[in-house]
Amino acid sequence: MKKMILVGRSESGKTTLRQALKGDVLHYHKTQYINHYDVIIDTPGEYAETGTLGRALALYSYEADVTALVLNANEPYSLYPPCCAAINCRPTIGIVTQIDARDANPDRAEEWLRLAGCKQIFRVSSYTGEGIWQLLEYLREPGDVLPWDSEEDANRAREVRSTKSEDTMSNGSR
Ligand SMILES: Nc1nc2c(ncn2[C@@H]2O[C@H](COP(=O)(O)OP(=O)(O)OP(=O)(O)O)[C@@H](O)[C@H]2O)c(=O)[nH]1
Ligand SMILES: [Mg+2]
Repeated sequence: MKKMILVGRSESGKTTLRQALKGDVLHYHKTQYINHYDVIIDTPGEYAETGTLGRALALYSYEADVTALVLNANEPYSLYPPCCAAINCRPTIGIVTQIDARDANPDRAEEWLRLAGCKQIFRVSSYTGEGIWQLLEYLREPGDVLPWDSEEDANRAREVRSTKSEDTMSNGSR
């Protein structure tokens, strides 16, 4: 598989997407530091939101084959300046997440990702599984065995064990 680094603001759905791509049950886990999960590098949203920490993303992108700019479909703004993909030394794709959300506007999110310089855009829902197969197909390299054999299996709804709002209620910290 191509190794992909996920970049995007906190709560854009990077960790949940990582779980969905690997066929795991979905559970909320706040990313605290940059993690390597085989072929996925998951990053904390704060790194994309903070100028000085953003440098770490540039550094870690050298360890990946492809950079994914993640934007949730119901986002009212975009973090990504126009043409920012041009300064990345890896191919940059866009991923519109949470397309199942009630107020989703995937067309608007896609437009912002195109303005950022992403040539190829994927629309996914980690909850319903929509679009997961298409992303896996893009990442797949000759000889790779995917967690699923067919588009139908890959794009099936996932079991959601916990979400951020439940986590917040249980520990009362945020
Ligand atoms: N409806 C819906 N909610 C989602 C989806 N993906 C993620 N979420 C929810 O969005 C919240 C944040 O998801 P995370 O995957 O933790 O977001 P993140 O980008 O990893 O956030 P940080 O670790 O803070 O950078 C969680 O409550 C998820 O359950 C999706 O496809 N659909
Ligand atoms: Mg995370």
